[in-house]
Amino acid sequence: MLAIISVSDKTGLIPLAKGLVSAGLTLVASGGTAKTIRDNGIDVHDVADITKFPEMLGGRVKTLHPAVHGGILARDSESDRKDLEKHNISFVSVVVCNLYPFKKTVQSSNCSLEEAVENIDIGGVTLLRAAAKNHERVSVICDPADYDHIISELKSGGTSRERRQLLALKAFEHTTSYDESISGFMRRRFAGNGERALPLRYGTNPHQKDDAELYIVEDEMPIKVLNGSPGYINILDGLNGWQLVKELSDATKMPAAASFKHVSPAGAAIGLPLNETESACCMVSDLPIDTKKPSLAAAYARAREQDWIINDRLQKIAPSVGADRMSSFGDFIALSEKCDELTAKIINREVSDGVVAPDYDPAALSLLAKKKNGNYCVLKINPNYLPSETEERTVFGLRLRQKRNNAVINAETFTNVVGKENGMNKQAVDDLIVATIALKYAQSNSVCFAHRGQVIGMGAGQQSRIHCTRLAGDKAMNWWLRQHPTVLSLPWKNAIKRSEKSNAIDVLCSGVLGSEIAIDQWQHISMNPSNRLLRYEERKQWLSQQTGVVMSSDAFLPFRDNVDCAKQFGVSYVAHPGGSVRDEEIKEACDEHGITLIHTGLRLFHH
Ligand code: 93A
Repeated sequence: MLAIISVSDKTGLIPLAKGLVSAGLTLVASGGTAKTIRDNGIDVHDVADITKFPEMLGGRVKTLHPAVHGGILARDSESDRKDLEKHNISFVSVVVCNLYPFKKTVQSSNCSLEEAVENIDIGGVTLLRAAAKNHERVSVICDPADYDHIISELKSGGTSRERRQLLALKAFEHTTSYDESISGFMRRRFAGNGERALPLRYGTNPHQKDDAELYIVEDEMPIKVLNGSPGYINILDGLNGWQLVKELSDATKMPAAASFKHVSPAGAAIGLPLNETESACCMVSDLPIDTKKPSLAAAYARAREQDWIINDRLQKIAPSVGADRMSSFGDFIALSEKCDELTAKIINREVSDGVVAPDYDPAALSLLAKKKNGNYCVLKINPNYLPSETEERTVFGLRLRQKRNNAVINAETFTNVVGKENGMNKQAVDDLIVATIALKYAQSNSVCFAHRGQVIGMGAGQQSRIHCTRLAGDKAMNWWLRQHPTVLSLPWKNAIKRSEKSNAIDVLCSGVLGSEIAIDQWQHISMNPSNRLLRYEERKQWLSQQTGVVMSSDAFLPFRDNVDCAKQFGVSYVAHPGGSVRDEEIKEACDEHGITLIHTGLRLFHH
């Protein structure tokens, strides 16, 4: 029986060769390997001894020959045995091979294409694959760490079938990762201008710069960078945002927009026409947004409105981030349809990091491309792109795989009304769709409040559900108070900036005026003297007028406290998967408060 040895990494080669000989095997090795073995006084045949053919093409053809592969691939069967005898070929029972160091070679910054190509191993991969395929009879060893125990097994009667199966698996993993390095190198060299791969500015953080890229395998890249240079989080936001708006517009047949931050939607909306108050609150009264028909501009104005509150809150707790502090809180926008000039105009005056849309009107693109000193990230996505049904990610070196969350959320999702109350109507269904699709792309736990086609409060990334509900409620309250006549008629100083205006409104609506922020200080920055402040009673009274809000939860509500909390913020509809041991208690709470309760049967965790 023969053992074929062909190794680039010669670690442990000599003890291995000795062990194979003492296990009764005849050694056959390729050029450099044979020389090392022979130099150490061990008997070894050259490959040419069995092929009757010299190594050629400067080593490109060493072991690629039927005398080698026939010996490896032959089964222990009558007919294969006859074939081997006919051609005077010996059975090979052990193959030891590790491959040309392709990965190491291309890691060097000045590696030429020629050098890389010469390091693409063909014969070695063929040896490994052939031996691994025929593991029923052949032991294949690609890792020097396995030499010792394989030798001892061979010496004591041969390797077990289980051992050979594991060795075969290891060999295929080895060739797979080897081929991935080669295709990765070629992707960067041959399809680097965006057809398959996009280099990223850096990973999650600036010190994670090396190797940061977005790539696709066996398909064309669905994203084109029209302007700027995306970073890792931009892509996460963009891909999540795009899925959200696509599903939202598919379910409602209306344009949709989302505003993402840190991989959760800060806002999401469909393009219901804005009324006068909404226009004022969204700070778009000066723009000709269609007041009759749904539009993309209205969708973005609505989606941005919620985001604007959060930006403002973050500023408030981090006031020292500098003069241009809002840009650090810029969102990533997703639009369900071609971005028109009007939508681009709204985006243009907001602090934002980038946008993804299926296309852009030339005027819109030229406006956006000038944003952020010309660095605004503009991505165009192929709306027909369909991802594979399975998704994978690597965490701490381990790979996780699952079926992607392809649950479809539409009007059908909200047909199981379980409580006494049933106030379902078209607007409630649309709002439930908005809230629930937003949850599908928000970091869990999450609870979302929506009203008039837009997210008005998102409580995401909290470990406790009641904290999500309170957070969402708090934001919804802020949204509602901002429409208070006092807020809408604040006597602004003329030169006040948009960000200062947002700040001042937030202070007023959050109820921290007079405690966290002194009234004098607040007025000094932004306001002409006025005594029109939102007093506690006024706030309470205004809040009590808020009704018709929907609340959706990404997993079942564990206690009725969530419903009690939601009621304070005008929630009239609650949707959750159901299935809690306290379902009955939740139902009672909804019945008590006159809330319509829907069981969706659909858990929507997202991480
Ligand atoms: O250029 S190759 O792809 N052509 C071959 O036929 C071949 N057979 C084995 N490279 C080939 N090998 C590789 O040579 C092995 O995978 C191993 O990495 C290397 C060992 O060469 P040497 O024995 O000359 O040091």
